[in-house]
Amino acid sequence: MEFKTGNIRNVGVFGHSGSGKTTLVETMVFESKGSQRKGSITQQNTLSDYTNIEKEKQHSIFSTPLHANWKSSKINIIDTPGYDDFIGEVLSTLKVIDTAIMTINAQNGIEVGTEIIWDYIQEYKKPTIFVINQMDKEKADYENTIEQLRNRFGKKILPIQIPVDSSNSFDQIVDALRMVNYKFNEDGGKPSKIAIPEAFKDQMQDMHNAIVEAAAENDEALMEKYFEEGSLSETELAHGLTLGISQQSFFPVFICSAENNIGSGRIMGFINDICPSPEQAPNGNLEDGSEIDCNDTDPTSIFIYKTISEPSVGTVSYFKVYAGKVKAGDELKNAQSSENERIPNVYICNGKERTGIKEYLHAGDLGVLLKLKSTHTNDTLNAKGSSHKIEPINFPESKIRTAFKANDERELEKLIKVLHTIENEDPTILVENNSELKQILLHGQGQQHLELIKYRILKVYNLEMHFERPAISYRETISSSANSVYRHKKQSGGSGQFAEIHLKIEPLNDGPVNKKDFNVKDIIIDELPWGGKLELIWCIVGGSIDSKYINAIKKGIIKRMEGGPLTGSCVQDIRVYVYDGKMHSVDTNDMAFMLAASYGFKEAFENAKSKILEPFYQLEVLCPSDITGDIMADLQSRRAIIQGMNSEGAYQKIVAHVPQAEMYQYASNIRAISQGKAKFSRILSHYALVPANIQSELIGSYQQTLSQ
Ligand SMILES: Nc1nc2c(ncn2[C@@H]2O[C@H](COP(=O)(O)OP(=O)(O)OP(=O)(O)O)[C@@H](O)[C@H]2O)c(=O)[nH]1
Ligand SMILES: [Mg+2]
Repeated sequence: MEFKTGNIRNVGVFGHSGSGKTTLVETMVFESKGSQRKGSITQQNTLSDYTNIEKEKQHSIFSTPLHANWKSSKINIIDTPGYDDFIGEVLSTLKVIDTAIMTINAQNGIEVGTEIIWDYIQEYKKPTIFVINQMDKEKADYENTIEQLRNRFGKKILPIQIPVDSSNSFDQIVDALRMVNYKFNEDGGKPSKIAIPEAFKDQMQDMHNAIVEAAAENDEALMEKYFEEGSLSETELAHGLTLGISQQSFFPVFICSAENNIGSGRIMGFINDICPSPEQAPNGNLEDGSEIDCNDTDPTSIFIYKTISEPSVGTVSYFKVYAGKVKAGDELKNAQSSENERIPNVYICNGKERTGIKEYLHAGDLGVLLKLKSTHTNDTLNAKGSSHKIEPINFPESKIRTAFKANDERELEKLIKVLHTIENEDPTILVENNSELKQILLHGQGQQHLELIKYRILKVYNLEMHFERPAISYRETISSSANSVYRHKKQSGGSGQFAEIHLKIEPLNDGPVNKKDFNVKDIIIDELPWGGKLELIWCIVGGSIDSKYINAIKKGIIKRMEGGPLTGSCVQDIRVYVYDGKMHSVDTNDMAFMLAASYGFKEAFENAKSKILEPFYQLEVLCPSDITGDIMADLQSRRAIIQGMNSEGAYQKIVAHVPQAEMYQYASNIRAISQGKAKFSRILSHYALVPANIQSELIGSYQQTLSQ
């Protein structure tokens, strides 16, 4: 069956881990008769979470696209993982959906995962529906959850339903939009409509009025009509609600028990009736800042939002049609690589089930392609006549890093190749061969993320690897000035070498260049490859050193800066005045000055009170207020310098500077302290002095390695 743009809905299901996203998606597809049986997480037979590793871990790791037909619509649903270790999957989903469904656990209310995902939903400005799930649980608390939502999201919270507490089981939902009371059987599914209990009538009418007002507010004509007549027709109401939800003017709240299949059908109905189709949703953005209209009569542009590699198939590319339409047999051109890609088949999928289709996929729809030659996540494929580049997904920087080795050293090369394949699938990991640390590092989003990669490599590629503590990139610099006069002279056999250099070094942050004592001729500033600067001040008068040797002198100094005398770490932020020297009419050359500068610099450096700097992260922790004390105490034991603390919704955000050396395995640690209720992010921010006792330890252990 072919679906036009207006009949497509794209929703993503997001929420804190364990709130019931995968279970909800399962019932949504089941209710639409898209599957024969309703699977469950415990029986490991859900449509989403179909990979062995997800079944084993019993939580989602990958985003999984599914689809379901509802009345005249095709509803594409993407299930996402709740652990923020897998945030890349959430972001690629947010990019292509038009409505976000945020599941909230009725027992726990807003959780840290809700907060984190909310920030991203806001960034993408996606219309959002809240679904309070697990209403069947004994400690489910509807009132409290609504209050929490109101406290956090304010007046925009628009409850659509309330539970009817009948003999302590959740089997009735009063719906204030439809003004009906739904009664469910034990196994859920299609409800019957029964009388609204008297006690609910007033509350329900108030809720209904609030919904109609919210709908009317988005359109002047509707507003006028509502004021004059006090009501809206069903079509007007739907139109107003679509406008309002699309503009994030309000966030409807539904309730359900995904496990018992109570309420999911009504959510599907709302998505079909009210949620924006791709043509009603805001236009997509192109890389150059312009917009792309979601229109199936324009030339075709499709965007790859996710890529995986299946050992038996090869590359599997998930795409959204941004404009035009696509069908098997088409030929498209990759805007990034300029390669042509033939499309032998177009697929749609429900978890692992892939169905090849003959019809067109129209603008707005989601599909899958296999075995593309040279196409990656974030690429755009265009038909002739178009050269669009869709704005890429901005994946976050990594949050943790580890060094690793292959258990069998001979397999290291193979291991790195496999890691690069996974890196192509998952843009939130990074494999780095760090020549400074002489280690290969794996960067990722969290301990689980890295452990999972290790596990996948073992299971799928039969390769064993182990993690090791990553080394720290210390730096050396100086805290006072020092002079040196160095003469390099070599007379062996044929031609000799001669160069003499007089220099003064000082810390770069010691104020402006000293033009009083030196006759400054030139200032050469070099950004060093490892960060920081070298400032070379050329003060030679009277030609004691020919200016043609400046480069050789600079080279000699930089070479020496690659390994400082204290710990062999790179040196940074030094100003060097070259103020005198001598040449020889025959024996002076570039090499002689390079060596003279290198040794002269070393001599001065050793007399300039050298010191060690260590890298600091700027760390942000988001945690519930009742564990702030524990988080702070732990941070203090890590030599953290707290920069600030403020509340963000129901959570506290702590900002601190923490030495990288103290952050090893922080992800596991914070999970243990907070029982998974706190999240963090960190970026390298600056270098600062290491304390004196640590400096002596570092020098001691470096000297030991030298003497070995
Ligand atoms: N009683 C009850 N249990 C539920 C409900 N929804 C989900 N569960 C259970 O809660 C657990 C977590 O459900 P999932 O659907 O895996 O939750 P999720 O949000 O997909 O979790 P992640 O994939 O880890 O982010 C499973 O054991 C489900 O059976 C519900 O409505 N009622
Ligand atoms: Mg899940």
